[in-house]
Amino acid sequence: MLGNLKSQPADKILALMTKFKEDPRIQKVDLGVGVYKNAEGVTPVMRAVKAAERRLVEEQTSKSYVGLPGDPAFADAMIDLVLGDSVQRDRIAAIATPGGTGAVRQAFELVKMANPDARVFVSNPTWPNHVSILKFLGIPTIEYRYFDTESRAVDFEGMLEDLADAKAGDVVLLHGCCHNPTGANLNITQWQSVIDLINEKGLIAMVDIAYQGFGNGLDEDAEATRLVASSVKEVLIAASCSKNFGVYRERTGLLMAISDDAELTPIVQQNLNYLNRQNYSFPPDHGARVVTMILTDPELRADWAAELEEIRLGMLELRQQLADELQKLSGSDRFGFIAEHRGMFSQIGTTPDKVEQLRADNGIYMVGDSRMNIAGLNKDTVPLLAKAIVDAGI
Ligand code: PLP
Ligand code: TYF
Repeated sequence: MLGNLKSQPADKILALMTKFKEDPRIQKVDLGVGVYKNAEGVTPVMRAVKAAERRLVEEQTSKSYVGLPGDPAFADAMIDLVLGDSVQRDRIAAIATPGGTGAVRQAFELVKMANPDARVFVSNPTWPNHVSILKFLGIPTIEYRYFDTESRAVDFEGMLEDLADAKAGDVVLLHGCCHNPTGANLNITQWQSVIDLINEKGLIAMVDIAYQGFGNGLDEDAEATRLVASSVKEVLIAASCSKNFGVYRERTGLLMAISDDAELTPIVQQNLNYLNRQNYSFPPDHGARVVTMILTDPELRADWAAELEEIRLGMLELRQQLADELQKLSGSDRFGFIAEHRGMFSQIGTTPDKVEQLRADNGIYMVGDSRMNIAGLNKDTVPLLAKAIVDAGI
């Protein structure tokens, strides 16, 4: 049986991580995988996470099973963080999942169970795992234009034109903030137009929010998701705690399913619980409990929000420094988009050949689609990157 297996495509982002580690050069810059790093290149455990973990070790009296949907307090705390009071609580069913990826996977499975004919519209480009999970589940997937490779902003006309092909019951997958991989985001007026189109056509909205707090601030980054949640009849939201709590390996995420009518919530909740049971029974609890403790303890929450804000502002500073340096070296404003983009990533919009050249000549590791992780830079490597980009004729 096992001999029948064929080799599977590698994840390009994860493959790049290995390649970077194996590079013997001393001067090398990792702008690959989307993990926050401080100026010393370290991915720290956040202060509030350490404090919450200490408290948990002291106070936790049992590690017995929790329940199929996970700890209800986690769902409540995350619903409050992501949605505020934009939606009536009794319209929301939710399950804890292993990371944001688990939430995305369960959301797609729910779509397939509820409407096997639904197609999922994804941005071109999008996070590669969206496309790969959809393919694995056999869900028809249609790309909509998203990134204008000239301006490096959103091709909004193209996006609306392509979404106009969607039929009632199709799902539109949107990045709540900090689009991965491009860094280009809709403004709130554009979000409203997308919502209008979704409602006119009777579509389902799905929002993947993995970087709340990395763009314009915790509430600002949730604004679009809240607008969708409060104006579309049926909405699925996959939220990840990996980045904004720095708990990557704990696998902490939440899937929310918002029904038009609160009467549907119990059956939706039952189906979500069922999906957890089919896949792994109980979701991971440690990260979820740490996040819940932080969000519900005013002191821990304030410290967490302050540290997240330092991280956000640090990345914005690096963006500005890089845009300025590129302006100086190239004598042109064509790199101004780097300061306009938000989140961990910017796609600079060059060819795989040039990306390879930067790696071979300068030890600079970007993903092949020319996505760079801004947090992989520091004050000293920004000028090196800017010079390498201009020297490569990008
Ligand atoms: N969605 C997007 C767009 C992402 O970039 C990520 C990456 O981390 C995730 C979801 C899920 O991340 P995780 O499963 O590590 O929580
Ligand atoms: O896009 C990224 O780099 C992050 C991390 O299979 C990631 O979202 C990358 C690949 C993957 C899972 C997570």
